[in-house]
Amino acid sequence: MSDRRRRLILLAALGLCLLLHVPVTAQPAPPPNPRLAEVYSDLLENLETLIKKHRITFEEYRQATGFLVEAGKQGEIPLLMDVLLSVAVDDVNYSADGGTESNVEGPFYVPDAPMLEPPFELPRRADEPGDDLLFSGSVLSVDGKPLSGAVVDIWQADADGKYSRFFAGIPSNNLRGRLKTDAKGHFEVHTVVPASYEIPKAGPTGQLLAALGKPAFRPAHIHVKVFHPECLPLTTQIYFEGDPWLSSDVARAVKPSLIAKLEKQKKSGDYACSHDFVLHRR
Ligand code: MBD
Ligand code: FE
Repeated sequence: MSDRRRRLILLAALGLCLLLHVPVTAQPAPPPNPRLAEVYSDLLENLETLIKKHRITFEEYRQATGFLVEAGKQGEIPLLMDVLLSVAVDDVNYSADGGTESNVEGPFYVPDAPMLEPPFELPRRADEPGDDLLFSGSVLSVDGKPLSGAVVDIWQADADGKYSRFFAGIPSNNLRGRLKTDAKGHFEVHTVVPASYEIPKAGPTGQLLAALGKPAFRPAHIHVKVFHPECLPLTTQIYFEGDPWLSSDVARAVKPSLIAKLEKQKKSGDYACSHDFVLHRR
């Protein structure tokens, strides 16, 4: 073979590698992941059983594929996963054991909400719809010690049931913020009463629920994460007594211990809600 030919073949091979994203310098294959292998084979086995039990047709199989493609295209995979499966993941990963019960994170958390200065008020629009709410509580450790300087990270839907950052037209940090508890481990923050959350009807997740004849609502809730250096972090939610969706939450995530009273103040007509958060020591 001529030198020129050899060089051409080498160039062609290099080009092919680049196209196929094959690393040119041979990398050692990563070691197999035994945890993954175990879960994967169980997943396949269970899905095969399901396909055989229900005699899934090729059309149905293709329809399922199309549904997943559409959920991906519309950015709904986190919503779909969290509505269907996150409650089980929360269940296997937490025992309250004297602390506040955990709850699912949901698809609308962002880790970089603004750090607020007292007096605390979640960022809101000048014409924010909904009733004013004073949300308060204390952060304690399971041994009863108030935790000063605990970070309470709060996010919620607005009075239309929409979350900032995930719905167009809402300012970036609307109804999201982090605050620190005072010397007594206490906090209070002004916000608005959130509305029940309805899964968007137009998207694949909403269409799936409609086809199942299932309501697509979550009861109104406030999401909370609590951090303190001496304690394990907590992710939970607070629901409100009397909410019509408490017993038919589409995400099946409501826990009775997380339902708080939403009290209407006689004088102002504003609402108040208080709940304490009890953390486990590290
Ligand atoms: C939500 O707002 C939520 O909190 C969960 C868990 C699932 C879907 C929407
Ligand atoms: Fe939510």
